[in-house]
Amino acid sequence: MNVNGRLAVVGDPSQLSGVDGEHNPEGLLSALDETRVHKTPYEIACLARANHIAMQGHWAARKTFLDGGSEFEINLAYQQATGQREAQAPYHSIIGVNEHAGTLHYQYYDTEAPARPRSLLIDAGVRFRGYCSDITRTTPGAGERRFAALIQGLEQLQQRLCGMVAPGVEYVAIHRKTHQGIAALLNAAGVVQGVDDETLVEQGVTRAFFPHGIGHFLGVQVHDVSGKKEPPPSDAPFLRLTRTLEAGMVVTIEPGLYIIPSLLDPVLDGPLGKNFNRSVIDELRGCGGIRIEDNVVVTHDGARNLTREAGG
Ligand SMILES: [Mn+2]
Repeated sequence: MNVNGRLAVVGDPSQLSGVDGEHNPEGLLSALDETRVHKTPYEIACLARANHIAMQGHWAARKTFLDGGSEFEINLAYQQATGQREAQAPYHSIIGVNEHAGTLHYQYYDTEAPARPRSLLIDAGVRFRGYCSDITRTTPGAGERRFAALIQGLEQLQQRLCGMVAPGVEYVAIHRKTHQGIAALLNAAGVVQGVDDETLVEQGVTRAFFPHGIGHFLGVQVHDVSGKKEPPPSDAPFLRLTRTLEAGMVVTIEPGLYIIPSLLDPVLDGPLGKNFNRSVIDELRGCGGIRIEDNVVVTHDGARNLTREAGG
């Protein structure tokens, strides 16, 4: 780029030694990134199509799980239904059965199904003309009534959070609302007793169950650029998006609730430990965790949920 006699070169720094001009000047890079933040109608149509195709895969995956398939077979079913090979996918699908559902970036596929399939968490998308979908669904195994009720509770929370998406809304506020919702859910499900929701959030208990951010920008990259003009606040250190929502932005809304021993055990051993129902936790341990993730467009007066429009 040569502007007013100044030459900027954008590229892989390792390839640029000896090349004239300013290499990857920060101001130019962030200005270029900013052009990707508000999606055009064409880009939104591509993202909608990526959601539609991915949902075909999610249904096939769910059916394969309920039919007793292994993680490997669930992956094959997803690829078959989406007509997309692994190398074209925006990211490696996370397919966790039973306690594997509690491993946040689980990347192994068991070739054998467990004797008792209790849960499936699948986080998988597709790429359409370069644009990504990023969708997560959790399915209870047959007879898992307590886990199924917890999924239903998280789904209701997720839909309320999607309902908050609108121009002028601080994305961080949606993240904070998630923690309140997780606290209420832990109480309603009998995981905790005798501690109010506010204390569960203040004492970091909800962070043990929901340790990641509520979501991120989505576009040609799964975690699209320019989400953090401001660094994340101290109560949400992993949040990838800290901006005020504006029409044309596309975000994910992905609350989760997991049993992660390394995070939960210190809480159970701590001052609030006596307030936890160990038998409920032990029952849920074998189900791993829950995440429900939709892709949502900010419109001029609210939002469009591309994943639910695709039947998800
Ligand atoms: Mn995501």
